[in-house]
Amino acid sequence: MKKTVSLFLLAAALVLAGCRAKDSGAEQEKQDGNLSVLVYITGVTAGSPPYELMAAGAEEFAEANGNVRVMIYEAGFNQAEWEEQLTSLVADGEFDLVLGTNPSLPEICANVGEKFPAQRFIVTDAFYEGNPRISTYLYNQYEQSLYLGYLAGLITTGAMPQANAAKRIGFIASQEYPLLSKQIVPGFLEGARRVDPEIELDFRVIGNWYDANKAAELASGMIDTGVDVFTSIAGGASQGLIRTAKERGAYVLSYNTGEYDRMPGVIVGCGLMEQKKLVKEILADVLAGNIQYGTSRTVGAKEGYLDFIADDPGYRENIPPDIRERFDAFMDDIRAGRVDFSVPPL
Ligand code: RBF
Repeated sequence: MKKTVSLFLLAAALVLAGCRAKDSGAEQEKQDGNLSVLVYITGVTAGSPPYELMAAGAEEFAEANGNVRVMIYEAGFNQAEWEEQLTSLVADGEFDLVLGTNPSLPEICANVGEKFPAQRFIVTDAFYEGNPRISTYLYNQYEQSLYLGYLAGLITTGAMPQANAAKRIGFIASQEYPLLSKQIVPGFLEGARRVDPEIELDFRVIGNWYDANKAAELASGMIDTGVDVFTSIAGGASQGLIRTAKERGAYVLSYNTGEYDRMPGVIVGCGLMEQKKLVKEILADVLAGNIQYGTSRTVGAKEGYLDFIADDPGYRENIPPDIRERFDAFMDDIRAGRVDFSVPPL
């Protein structure tokens, strides 16, 4: 993390010294056709798929577009410091755009934007409307939860080697926040109960985004109560769950990214968040002046921004044909918008 920060300071100093006076702000640069983007990572990039995909998408876009400059900044795990850090990063008007991905980020951007009215912010994985400096994109995570939960339901009621008689599924979260508590966890249980209404959910919270040992401890306790298939929203701490599932014999389903190879035979289902694609589209829209600030757009499976990675041996060779047949059919219905569900309000 330190390395990224100091690289950032060096690059910022070079830009300020070499390119233009401090008061040539964001609007000026856009007229030049240049775009300077701060990717503000609310945590640490490594181990957190939404962050990794956003950083990679922005960097790939900058590589393909010589007029775009991207700086990745990792704000670290102390959430109390995020607003102050962002304030000092945007204070000299160096960045045309702050790009981030986190449900709690828009409020921070709103506060920072009051001090720097010309600053523009785009946040994915978030919902926020009515602020002329902020545009957001919300993934329909109720939908991803529904289909991952459906697969969990098929596994816990099915006959895979590590599945037991108990109809219990597990969810380990790093932290509770509205999107998680109101949509992600309820969607996961709803999906499982569409397979069998008797399925119970064991839900536990780690308390931070990095403590893999705590995740391992929680997972072990949950296996003791009969959980045989897990999911998690836990960033880097998910490593502890995966390790325990391997040692004790249980399955793991992942949100947002293909990670079957992290623990073959244990991670048997992976959702997909098309964050890289979305980030590139957003940056192209910024260059073209096509962003509607003040609005929020919701994107899900039907729109092509959420999916499930079924064409991987980690899924095909570990999930038996009878379960795959039912799940693939459900997934087809999801993609086609044929599954009825109502998303609980945030
Ligand atoms: N997700 C991660 O993968 N890693 C993180 O470090 C992380 N930190 C978060 C911090 C806060 C305050 C909030 C509200 C969410 C965080 N998330 C993190 C969750 C992430 O934004 C997203 O909702 C989930 O990954 C589900 O797609």
